[in-house]
Amino acid sequence: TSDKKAILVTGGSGFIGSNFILHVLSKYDGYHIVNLDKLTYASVKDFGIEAGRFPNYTFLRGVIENKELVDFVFSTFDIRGVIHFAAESHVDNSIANPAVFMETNILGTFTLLNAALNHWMGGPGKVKPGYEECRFHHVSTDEVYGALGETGKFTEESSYAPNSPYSASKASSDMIVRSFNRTYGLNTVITNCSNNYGPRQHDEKFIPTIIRSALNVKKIPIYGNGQNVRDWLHVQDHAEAIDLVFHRGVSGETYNVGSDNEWNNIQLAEQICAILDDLAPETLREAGLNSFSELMEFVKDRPGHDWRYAIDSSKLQNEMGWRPRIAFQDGLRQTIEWYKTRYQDLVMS
Ligand code: NAD
Ligand code: TDX
Repeated sequence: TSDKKAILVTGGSGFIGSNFILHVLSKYDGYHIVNLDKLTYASVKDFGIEAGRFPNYTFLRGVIENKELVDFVFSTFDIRGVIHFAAESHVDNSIANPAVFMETNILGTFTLLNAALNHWMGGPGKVKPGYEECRFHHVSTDEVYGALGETGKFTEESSYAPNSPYSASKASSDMIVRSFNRTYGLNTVITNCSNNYGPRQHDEKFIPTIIRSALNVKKIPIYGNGQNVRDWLHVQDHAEAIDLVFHRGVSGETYNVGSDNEWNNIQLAEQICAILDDLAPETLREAGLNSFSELMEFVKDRPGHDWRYAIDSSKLQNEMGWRPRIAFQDGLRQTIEWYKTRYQDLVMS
């Protein structure tokens, strides 16, 4: 459609994909971003309006496991790169309803890989002339490595040990990506990232749940004993890591992304409540509370709840100079302010 290079972003209306698309469209002029998204319940409301102001952006509603559609998208736009975010992403849902995780995360990834193979390559090891630079970037998670004890970190060499249907489906998709690289020579990179936070994350996830519960003076549900540890990275820092690896990563390689920012769930909820105490003193007073942290309530644990995740991202740091740039306290405050405004808008409309 133009002289711009067409990049297919899947799941670009979700939390990380939407933040990534805004990052890319603001930074680069040479790409035409084609966003293929199913628009599930998890997608960001009104993202079309936010992204629609960029001329080099096209939105297509559809599912990645639809072979005819995906092949059509590759040929119509002459796709030259894929950044694959689309997935069912919520662990609790994967326990209740695993089937759609297998369809989207496994079959969907396979369908995309096949389309890339057919469009870019003329057989194993044979890249079509003009398609040498085409790359498939698979966005994955640290959850594929399973759970850690009190010490240690996941490296790119850690063995896979997924524990939930969600992480098993992501682990499967990583393996299929690997096989397309090793068998056919498809140009692939994989990033495995720790927990993201920031604007546009769906309400079901832990950080939005804490903020929403507190502002509505409802109980804040803490699974189990609240000692489970996650490494939290701002979504903007993840977007920059993907940008770097997509442009500079070595084909066939995996890069871990994390920020050495470990907190257990109680510590995390307490930090958010302390910021909210400062930002919403009237709500606090009307509720007769001294701190929103009084709303924390222990509830039934998640089955198979992974104890701890921690990521060693020194490969990415050493090879590409990536560093997480957003300090946690700043990122949390900005995120809380974003949700606070959003929830106020919801109440008013
Ligand atoms: P999300 O649930 O917020 O967004 C997923 C998007 O994919 C939604 O817009 C949804 O409509 C779309 N989608 C779902 N099924 C689809 C299908 N069959 N066809 C087309 N589109 C479909 O997820 P997220 O948190 O933005 O995660 C994005 C990716 O990053 C996922 O692959 C996830 O595994 C990975 N990841 C997430 C985190 C995190 O903390 N959220 C951390 C590491 C890796
Ligand atoms: O209400 C809650 N109470 C609670 O204690 C919720 C929703 C969660 N939790 C706990 C479970 C986890 O220990 O908080 C922690 C974070 O939970 P989630 O936000 O559901 O994230 P997690 O299960 O760690 O997975 C996330 O990070 C890795 C994303 O959802 C995945 O898509 C990503 O791969």
